[in-house]
Amino acid sequence: MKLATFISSVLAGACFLVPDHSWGGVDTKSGAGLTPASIRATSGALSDFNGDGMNDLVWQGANGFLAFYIMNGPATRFGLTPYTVEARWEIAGTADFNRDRKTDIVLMKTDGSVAFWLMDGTTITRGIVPYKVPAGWRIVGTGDFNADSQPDILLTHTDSSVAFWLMDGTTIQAGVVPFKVPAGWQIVAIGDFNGDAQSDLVFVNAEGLVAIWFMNGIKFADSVIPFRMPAGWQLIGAGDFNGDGNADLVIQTSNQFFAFWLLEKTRFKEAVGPYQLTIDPWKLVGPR
Ligand SMILES: [Ca+2]
Ligand SMILES: [Ca+2]
Ligand SMILES: [Ca+2]
Ligand SMILES: [Ca+2]
Repeated sequence: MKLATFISSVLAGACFLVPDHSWGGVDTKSGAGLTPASIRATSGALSDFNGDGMNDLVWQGANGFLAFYIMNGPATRFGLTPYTVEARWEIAGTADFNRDRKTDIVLMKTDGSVAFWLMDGTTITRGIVPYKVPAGWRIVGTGDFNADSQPDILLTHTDSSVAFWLMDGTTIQAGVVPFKVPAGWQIVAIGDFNGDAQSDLVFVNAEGLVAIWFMNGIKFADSVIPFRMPAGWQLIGAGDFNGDGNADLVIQTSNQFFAFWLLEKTRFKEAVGPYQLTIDPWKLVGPR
């Protein structure tokens, strides 16, 4: 399937927001001694919604609620749920697409529509729905795959094809479908795990093995299988949470606990947590 066919006509200004303030905060826990300056420099999804340079978590609930956990490193500072996402829409990634140093959100609808929320903090300043992808494709997340410091978008197809949209802001500059996901594996996260400022891909398989593909742009360069997930835990995301410039992992249990694995490149350093999520099944949608 040609990537050109990905780009189809415009759906005008979607209205899929319902303000909601019904849910309170989460426990405040202190964090200490962080050096967040390096987080912005790392490749991979940026998910900083309060502009302090530290990645925040974004969760989408089964009921459509969107929860921002504003983080102090790997500790939750507070949580807020400013919106519900309209049915059939899912948050697909977090990155600064319009280069105003504020993290934005990309969403996808079950019919393939792709939307961008341009954000000012946790406030949506503008929503656009520029594309529709054909059936079978879904957005995995964001990363910079051509070293131009602009976030790109990674997609996979049900036939295991992997596509990269190399972006200029919210405009697709080029689409490439260079390889397929190996049978039995799926891509679950994107981050820089070898410190070369190029976004790498994190795969898991049914046995819980975690593989990291070190990428050279959109090309596979090397791989390692550094971990197996502990029984009952799933790898749900990656991002630099302690400000050391190394991507860390976020893991979750089926009964709504989550934790961080702080890494130094692919070496496990420390587990932080677990923390318990409240209400309903929550899915981590940022950093992504
Ligand atoms: Ca932050
Ligand atoms: Ca932005
Ligand atoms: Ca890029
Ligand atoms: Ca890398």
